[in-house]
Amino acid sequence: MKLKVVYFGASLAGKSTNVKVLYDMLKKRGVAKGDYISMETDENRTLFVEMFLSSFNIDGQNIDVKILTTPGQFRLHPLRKVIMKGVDGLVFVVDSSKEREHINFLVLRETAAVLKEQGFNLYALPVVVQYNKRDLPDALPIDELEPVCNPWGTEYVEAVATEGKGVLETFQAIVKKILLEKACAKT
Ligand SMILES: Nc1nc2c(ncn2[C@@H]2O[C@H](COP(=O)(O)OP(=O)(O)OP(=O)(O)O)[C@@H](O)[C@H]2O)c(=O)[nH]1
Ligand SMILES: [Mg+2]
Repeated sequence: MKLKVVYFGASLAGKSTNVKVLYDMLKKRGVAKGDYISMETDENRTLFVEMFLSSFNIDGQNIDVKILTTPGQFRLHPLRKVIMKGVDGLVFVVDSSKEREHINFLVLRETAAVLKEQGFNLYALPVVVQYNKRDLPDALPIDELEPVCNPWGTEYVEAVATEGKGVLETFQAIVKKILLEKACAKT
């Protein structure tokens, strides 16, 4: 079975940090396949995509998961369409800081529009919300973030991606969610 998971979110929310840290964690566990592919601008910002493959076995079934990020910078938004093609599930990486509160909402709205053009409904896809940067002094309480950033009312994970906190939990949560959804669709 082949799955595609895309990490999206505002510029500098920590999408690339998540995917890089996840790659290192999965590599150590022997379930990351091949290299970590990254295309960055000179300032270490995502230019096109970061991606890698994870391959594991559950109950005798091989599962290949392609993990990708989107570029958060506004000028690169047209590229998101290509990256989102055929997506099975999404991780919404939210910057918890007060100053980025409004941006998170704008990204949601824009991502919904991009997916709609491709015949997908963002609000009907499997999603896990990750509240990242919980270490920041101005991190908003989860109660304040939830009404804006979690219109799905879905599972959320608190994270400090730079320290690896919540990174693996987020990935496990989205894979479980996708598999559950696929299992339910079959029955
Ligand atoms: N304090 C803190 N900083 C973080 C955390 N996660 C990421 N960062 C920092 O935030 C900055 C942006 O992280 P990236 O992972 O490049 O963000 P991005 O979402 O990929 O950004 P774009 O590619 O431009 O969209 C970097 O300086 C990271 O070190 C976190 O949990 N806490
Ligand atoms: Mg990035």
